[in-house]
Amino acid sequence: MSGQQTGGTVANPVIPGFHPDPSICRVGDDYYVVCSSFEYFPGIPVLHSRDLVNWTQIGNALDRPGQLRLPASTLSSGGLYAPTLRHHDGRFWLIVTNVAEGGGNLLFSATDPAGPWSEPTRAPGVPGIDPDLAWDEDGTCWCTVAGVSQVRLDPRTGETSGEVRRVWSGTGGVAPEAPHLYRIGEYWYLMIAEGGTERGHAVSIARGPSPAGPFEPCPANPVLTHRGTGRAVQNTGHADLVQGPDGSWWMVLLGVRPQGGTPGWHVLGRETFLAPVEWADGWPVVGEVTTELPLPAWPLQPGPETPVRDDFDQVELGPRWISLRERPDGLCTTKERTGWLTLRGRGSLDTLYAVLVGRRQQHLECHVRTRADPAEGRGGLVVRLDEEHHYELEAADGAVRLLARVGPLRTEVARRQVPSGPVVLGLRTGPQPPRDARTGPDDLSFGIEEPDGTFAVLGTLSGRYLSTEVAGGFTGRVIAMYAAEGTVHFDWFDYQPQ
Ligand code: 6LW
Repeated sequence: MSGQQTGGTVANPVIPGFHPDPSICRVGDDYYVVCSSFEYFPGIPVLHSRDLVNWTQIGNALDRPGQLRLPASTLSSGGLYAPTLRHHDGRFWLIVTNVAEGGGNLLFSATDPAGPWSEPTRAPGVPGIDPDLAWDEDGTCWCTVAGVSQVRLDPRTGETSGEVRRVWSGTGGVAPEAPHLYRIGEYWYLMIAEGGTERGHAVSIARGPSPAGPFEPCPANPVLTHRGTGRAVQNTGHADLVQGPDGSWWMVLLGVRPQGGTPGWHVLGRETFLAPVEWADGWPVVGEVTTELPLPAWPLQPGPETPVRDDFDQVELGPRWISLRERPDGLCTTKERTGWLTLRGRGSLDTLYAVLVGRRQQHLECHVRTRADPAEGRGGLVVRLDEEHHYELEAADGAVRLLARVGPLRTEVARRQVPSGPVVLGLRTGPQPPRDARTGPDDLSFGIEEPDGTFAVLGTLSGRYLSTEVAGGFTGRVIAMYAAEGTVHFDWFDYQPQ
């Protein structure tokens, strides 16, 4: 799904599309990454790699309703924030904040990171978001959170002990957050993000003699930031350290790729990048974060090819498919019509509980098609950033309509009569040709496939209104099949990177 190789380089982001706040863990030759998932269910994607470059999603840690409750008050960009994944004493441990009502900090464990993961254990004494887990030589587990504060935690019971102590607050940037604590050589290192997750984002580090400090900041802080630069990758921050197969040091971090004129719009959300790290005087020195990485010094091990088409012949949906807040069997099933995905609507895409099954848009240029049967309902193909920012092709009553919702505005852009029966709905995305400083970032063309296979465009809309700079929030585009009303069946869904 990633790690495209051209000449002597590999593509960065190594995990493209809406995959923010990466936390990485190595066990032997295997690497695992988890990311934030906000209002989507299942939650917390888990990805595997053996070379740090090619990543394959192997599951979602929170994939049962009992593990993840996102109540009606959970707005978009609420829900699951910033997990930490660690391996200790033969088990994988995951801690994550559900910022939704009734949520809080939750602990999960598993012997296989592909799942099943345990039921949640609440940790009410953990005093903030972005919790980290680190074990010292005595086996004491230290939980460090945004701020930056720290408390001892028993991950099996979720009970904290001792006082909550402020251990550092960074170098003065806003939002000191995303702490990770490591024992490396003779020091304990406390790495954080600061400056906010926008253009000012940065990574800073401090070190001390014990997991509780006292911490001395690195004189070269921030050790990574792209603020004020013209680099292709921006908003760099929220990092986690790991060693490569050859013992070299690396960092996974989040970044964005703004496109178009000024101020630049990013449309795929915050993505996971890889950057080399060297050490000088006991401090990490971060190499360039670019859209191409030099080939690593170890053999690449590509995972299985991701098929373009899902034809819904398997009863279980693969881990890439996500829905909004929950996915009740009664509203989403492959069992009703064999080889088809059946969705039952309960309201438009403007509502929090809209019924959809979608995947992250991971490529700036891609072609998407789905064959929908709207005979018993109304639904189709949507590109969604949140409930107030989405474009959709909706099929019902012998017609296909292109609809756009941008903030408070909702409009029908185009409409076309179609013969009764299933219809192939299509989307093509790509960069907008440069015109002036206000161009961009991309265009989204929606259309239907004629019986002879040609793509008949109903309308082309600027992708700007489905960018984070316009919509706000922490997520990225999701391309989905949906039902707004009645029952809509989907025969297959193609996602073809260009
Ligand atoms: C997350 C924080 C951040 O809690 O964004 O970029 C927040 N960093 O660490 C939501 O993803």
